[in-house]
Amino acid sequence: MCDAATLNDKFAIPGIIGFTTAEHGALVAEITTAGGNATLARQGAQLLDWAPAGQAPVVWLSPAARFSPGKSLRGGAPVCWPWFGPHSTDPSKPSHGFARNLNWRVIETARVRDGARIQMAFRTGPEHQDLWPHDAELTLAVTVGDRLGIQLTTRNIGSDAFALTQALHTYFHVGDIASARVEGLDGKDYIDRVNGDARVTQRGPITVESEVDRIYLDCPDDAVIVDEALERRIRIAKTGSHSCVVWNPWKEKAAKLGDLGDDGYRRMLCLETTNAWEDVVTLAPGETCDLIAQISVEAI
Ligand code: TA6
Repeated sequence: MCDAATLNDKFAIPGIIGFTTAEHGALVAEITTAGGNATLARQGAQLLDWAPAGQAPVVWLSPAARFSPGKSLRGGAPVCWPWFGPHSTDPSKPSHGFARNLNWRVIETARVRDGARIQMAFRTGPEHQDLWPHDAELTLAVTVGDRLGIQLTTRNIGSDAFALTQALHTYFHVGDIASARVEGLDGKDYIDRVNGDARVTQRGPITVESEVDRIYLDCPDDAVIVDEALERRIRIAKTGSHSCVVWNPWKEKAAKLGDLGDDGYRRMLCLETTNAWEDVVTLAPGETCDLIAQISVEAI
């Protein structure tokens, strides 16, 4: 049984990293550094929140998030793996893959130059073969300080090549969606999931006045959420990704989802670091790939 006490014995760093059961019920690591604090759940290695010192949270957890085994909490940065979105052929398989729904192993905690780092690992086994018939080892490394680093590494440890799509499905906190916009994707094509998967070219910054669910393509560069209400810019730099997803469920879909809280849709915007749609990763036996997001905050 891998409970908080066992994890504290092996991995706690007094005053910096400790393990506990959060009020919503998930077993979490609490990371406290001079530069900022974060929470990481063992289930799905799901980052739940990150707030730089003296700032409102940047990574957003729904106030209505309730933990249940096998279902990721609403918010944070769920790991979507080994497929993004609905399964390509079998609708009975879980949306966004299965890695976010299962317990991972803590493998390392450390002080680092700009804060602290925690790593968790997950390995596919015989019990997953019906879902995905390949052998892979995943590690997720989260580096916490006045910036946030999330690195998802996949290693093919089997004897056959496999293709995967994946995402760091990060929910960002905004003061009010009405005064937020996304810059850095001007001129990029996107697949409009709300409009029959039409392929559309982005003109100017992205604003949200209704449900937005878009897979942007050929976009390896930084994207920036400009939040006029909180007077800050959230910069998402990335490695290993040529696509990204912008999602806000808006009012009606948020009500259907039921776990975003009252007007929660006005306080969040997903800007997801992905390998999605045509941005597919193929790994030969022994090969690895890294999906990395580096998140920082700048005052306006
Ligand atoms: O990334 C956007 C999206 O694929 C939306 O279509 C919506 O389904 C969202 O992910 C949340 O999915 P989830 O399975 O976490 O409720």
